[in-house]
Amino acid sequence: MPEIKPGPNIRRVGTTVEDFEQNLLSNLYFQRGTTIESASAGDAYHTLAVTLRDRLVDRYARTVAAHYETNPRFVYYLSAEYMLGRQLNQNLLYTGTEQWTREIAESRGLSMETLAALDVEPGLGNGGLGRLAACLLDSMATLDIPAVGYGIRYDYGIFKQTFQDGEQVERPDDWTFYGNPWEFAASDDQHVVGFYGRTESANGDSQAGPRRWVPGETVRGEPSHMLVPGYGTQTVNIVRLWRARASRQSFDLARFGAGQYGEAVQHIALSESISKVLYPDDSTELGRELRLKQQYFLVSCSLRDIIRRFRFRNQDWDTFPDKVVIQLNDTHPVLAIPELMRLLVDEHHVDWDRAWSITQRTFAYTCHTLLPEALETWPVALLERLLPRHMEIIYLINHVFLRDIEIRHPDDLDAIRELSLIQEEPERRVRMAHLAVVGSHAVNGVAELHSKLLAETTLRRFATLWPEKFHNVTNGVTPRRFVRLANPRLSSLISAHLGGDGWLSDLDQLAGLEAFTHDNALRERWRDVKRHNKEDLAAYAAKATGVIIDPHAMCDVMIKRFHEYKRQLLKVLHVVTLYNRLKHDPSATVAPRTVVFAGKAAPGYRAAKLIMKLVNAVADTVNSDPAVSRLLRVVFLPDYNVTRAELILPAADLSEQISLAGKEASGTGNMKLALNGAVTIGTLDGANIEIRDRVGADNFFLFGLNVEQAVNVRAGGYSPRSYYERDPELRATIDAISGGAFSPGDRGAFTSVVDSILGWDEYLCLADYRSYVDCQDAVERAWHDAGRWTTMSILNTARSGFFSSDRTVRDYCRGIWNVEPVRVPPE
Ligand code: 6GP
Repeated sequence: MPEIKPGPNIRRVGTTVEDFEQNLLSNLYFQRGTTIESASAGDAYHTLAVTLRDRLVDRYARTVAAHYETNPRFVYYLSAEYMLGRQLNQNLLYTGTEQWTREIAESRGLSMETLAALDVEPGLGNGGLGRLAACLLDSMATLDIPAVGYGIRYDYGIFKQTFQDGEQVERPDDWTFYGNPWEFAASDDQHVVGFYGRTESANGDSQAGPRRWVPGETVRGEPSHMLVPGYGTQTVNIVRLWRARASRQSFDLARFGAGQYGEAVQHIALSESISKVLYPDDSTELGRELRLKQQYFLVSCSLRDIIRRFRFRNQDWDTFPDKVVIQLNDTHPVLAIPELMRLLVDEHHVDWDRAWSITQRTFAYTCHTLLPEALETWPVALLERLLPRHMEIIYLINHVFLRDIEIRHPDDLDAIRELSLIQEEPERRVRMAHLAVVGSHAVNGVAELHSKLLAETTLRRFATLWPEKFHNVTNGVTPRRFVRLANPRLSSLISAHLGGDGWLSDLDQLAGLEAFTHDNALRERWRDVKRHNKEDLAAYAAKATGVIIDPHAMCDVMIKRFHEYKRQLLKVLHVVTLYNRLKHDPSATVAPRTVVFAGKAAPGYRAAKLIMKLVNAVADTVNSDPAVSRLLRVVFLPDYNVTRAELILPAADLSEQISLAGKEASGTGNMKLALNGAVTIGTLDGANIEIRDRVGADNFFLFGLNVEQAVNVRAGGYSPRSYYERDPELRATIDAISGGAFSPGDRGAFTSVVDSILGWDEYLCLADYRSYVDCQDAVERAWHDAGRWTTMSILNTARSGFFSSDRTVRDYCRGIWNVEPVRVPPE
């Protein structure tokens, strides 16, 4: 609200194509200082962007006015990551100016493709969690939910991935090098954020406050926001991203005068390093501290902003939770809990118990993982040094909480040890997930299985204590970006059969396609769409990698972060198996297939990077061997991001969702692929289960151990080597890798991969190998029956309406947020 005070609506944009063209020309003139005769493609792109932005500002101003009027409960989404994707095409669609723009551009000899290529994707996230945040923002705006997303405006987003000798090389992502036309920076609206220093009593000695924190260091947080329009509605929300700035005094003029240029700006560089780069490497002590600083920086700036917005229309702190719900996207922003306590107790003199009740009623926490190594903990010693007052508050929260546990379960030391916010061994560390659960009124997992496993394993003690706190909200994806924008051909086909594009904001309408499953006209066009999309992908792949792929071959895709639990290695074993079959048995019936990999690995994750290198090595061998490559090609598309996903999804026939059961929290790529008519081959993991339940077992290729079986296999003294010894095809596969078939001249290149799966095989690749390969054979048989495949593909799309993030947001609204939509009237 405070960003724009309600007032007379200044109408800047008109409603006709002539108005739009006029807006463009005037922005070109006033914003770029040029005319149509001399404009470059860059001028055209920037002008178009700000002209679309202007239209959204109009709606945004009306949204602010409607929110001011209603004083509703707001959702504040706190996330260290947002993978927003490109903005241009989205904003063309949402402002209804696609067609006009195309005509105007083409009349001036400019192609839309040229303009779109200049649009840079803000890669402010790593993977699933960051993209989910962006899908939820889109759906909240679409459903008219009053919401603000808070995040960090990293100068450098997720690294750009290139390959050198098959190995991942990371290059910096300077995404704003040519400016970012979509954002508004508010350099006069900064917050001051403290670090280090000491605490002292403000009155009395109680740590329950109020106490005074005297920071030893401060930086400024400068907000800039991007507009988040809803589809088919007037609502425009914002995502507010904070950037660290040094104070104006930080430049050391004296040193500069003495010729010490580096030292002169050192302080600036240090302060501003906080928002310099997405997730700095955390393998060094320094890196770790910087990451914690990022987290607190996000939290401190955002909470001050939330409180300011609250106070704009409200006074009574007890009504804070009626007006504010703060959703914590995993544990990265969990310091918001002690920070709100600090602000209430120390700065606003609310007493501890009242402050705690307000805090608990305000926060809700989403967990996105089951991997123990992904559950954040921070050394107590570091927190004491960096955020001394917060550490006092965490101790006190823990003290009160454990006292309560002791009353309920006297003498149960295990309970105390397992529930405590602080882990004692091998080093004292704060368990951020525990802090999140204790400080929130709701906790949720992101798919049914994940929520169940959270309650039964990771957070079992808490789920027993407070069963009512635990929820499931199955993830979803926005059909606007991942169907309509990514796959315009399929979208037109769907709209033509459903009598309009109402399905884009009511995805359950896709069910209407089922009636056409056996309609030959639709089936033929369905196949045409897929083939055209594969031609587009083939053209891109040829340009990006030199690999030629056949648009008639099955397009088998595995696109996601590289992680051992996701089992790209199992997919490689399958590819090598096909390779061996083609190589040694010329009569083998193998369906023509293109295997597409894409995904990044964390820069310090050596095992994942070696698997990536193996993929590239197998690809090189397969593609250059004429005996094999007529039927099998492997392509690794570098630098996977949202833009690349939008290209691959529409072309996919087969979706690889092959994580070890019990490891993938949900997955969202699985949903995007199913919606685009790909058939899944997958385990009973994450949201795969819900996809299979909906699309039907006949239209899903299931293989592998389930969670219980996987646990039992491991508990029963799992010996991967015995699988190797018993299965000749598996043996030949592994022997090919260890024998240097894919690393001529360097036989030992993949020894550590082979040693690790034969020795321990943490993610049970060998236990699932036979079931996977047999299932892939079933996939081939189904592929040979083109009619059957088309039916499966149509039914996957028709039955995946549930996986819209609109449904996800409705679930949050009903089960956790208790917020109501606010309609923004049209002008
Ligand atoms: C991911 C999960 O791995 C993925 O299964 C899920 O679909 C996605 O979150 C959205 O919920 N988790 C992360 O990206 C992460 O960083 C700590 O978790």
